[in-house]
Amino acid sequence: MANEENKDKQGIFDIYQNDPENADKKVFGRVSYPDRRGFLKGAGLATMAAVLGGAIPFHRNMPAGIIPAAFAEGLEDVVIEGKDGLVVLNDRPMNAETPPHLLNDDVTPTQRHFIRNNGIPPTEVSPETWTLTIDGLVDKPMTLTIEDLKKNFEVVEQQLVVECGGNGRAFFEPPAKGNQWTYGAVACSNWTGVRLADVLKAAGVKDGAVYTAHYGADKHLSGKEGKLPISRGLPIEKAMGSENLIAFAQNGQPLHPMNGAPLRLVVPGWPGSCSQKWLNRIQVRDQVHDGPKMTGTSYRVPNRPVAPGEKVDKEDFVIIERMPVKSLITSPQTNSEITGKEVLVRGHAWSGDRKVNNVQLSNDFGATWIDAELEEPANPGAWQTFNAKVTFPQPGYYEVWAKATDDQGISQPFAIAWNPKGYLNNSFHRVALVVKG
Ligand SMILES: Nc1nc2c(c(=O)[nH]1)N[C@H]1C(S)=C(S)[C@@H](COP(=O)(O)O)O[C@H]1N2
Ligand SMILES: [Mo]
Repeated sequence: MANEENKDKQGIFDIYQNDPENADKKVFGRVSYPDRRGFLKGAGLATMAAVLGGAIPFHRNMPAGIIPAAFAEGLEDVVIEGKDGLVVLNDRPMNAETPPHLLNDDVTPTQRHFIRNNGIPPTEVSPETWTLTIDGLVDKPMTLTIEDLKKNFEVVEQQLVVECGGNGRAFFEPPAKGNQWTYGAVACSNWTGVRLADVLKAAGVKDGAVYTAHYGADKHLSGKEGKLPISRGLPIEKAMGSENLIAFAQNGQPLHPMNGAPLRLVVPGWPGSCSQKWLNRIQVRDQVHDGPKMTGTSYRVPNRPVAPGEKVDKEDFVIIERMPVKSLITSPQTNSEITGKEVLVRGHAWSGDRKVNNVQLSNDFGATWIDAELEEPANPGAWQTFNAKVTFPQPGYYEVWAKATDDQGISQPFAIAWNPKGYLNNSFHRVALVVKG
């Protein structure tokens, strides 16, 4: 499916991933610098300016060995029914992300909500006959239709962020195996459903409950009966939070088939994998759930800082809980040409189950920052939109970088905290702009 242009981009991408020390040299010609923290000089700088379409006024601040943001994204369109403009990373299972500029809306339209499948989605998904069973460590095990859920529980509508734990994996170095998500395995749709907590309370969670276990109707890639592609869960305290929904509608319509129709969990602020799609059973367990992709190194990170490329024992991995503070510039689109000396920059910021206090933007590779205007979230679990006017002193190539800080004073880092499976990359989002003056 990759076209020629995309292959070229992948080529640049691979070079930066596999040989960052020499990447600038390979891509742009002669570059001399003493180490990773060196800076572009001489012929390399001139070539780079030519390729990017303008001089780089702040080149002294631009570290060598980082992929110029101008090249950091694929832009391939494919057709998936009911989806528009997603970039397909894998088609078996289907995995597709949304380019940042298509995430500009406060509420992500369904056609732009990313797809992350571990297996083969079910085809029998009639909302009339679908049932959800609650069992395990509960007083009253029950099986409910979607109509039962609507009748017996308060129906709520919430804007909630779903982000894959592997969003940003493409930028790990050494590379991490798995879907090479860049920025767009995240969305904030408007979900309608009932609270997971209300349903669990109705079933009566027994003393000794430790974890939920979620089951969906999708099939393992092998096609083997009874073999599940993924079954994850939540600590019971988290499951009892009022932010988690059992959802039957997305943006006022039935769920999209690829986003879990007719019923799914939405657990905002935690890895997307907690939000089981095609949900048909929630079991309450007296131990940490050990379903597929709960154990080993799946959706887990080392329990201590590790060096890039370091081997880590399985026993030293811990389950990822909340997702870290992060922001995304959704306008202008990267690689845009700007006429004039300023541009309105817009995007969203979120931080697991916390609020974001502040978003800052830089046009000079992080040397100086300005504060963006930051909106309140529509409700807990929604992302927050930011807007700012960014000005440019002279024509040339610029990168606009965004950095969010949450209500615990935690900011996004410049560099990736490397981990073997490529999770939790919340380093700055950077867009490339050529200012024509
Ligand atoms: N049944 C089932 N639920 C699932 C998955 C899956 O493969 N099967 N993928 C999970 C992962 S890893 C993520 S990131 C989210 C993505 O939700 P989306 O595809 O609606 O964007 O769904 C989660 N729920
Ligand atoms: Mo995920």
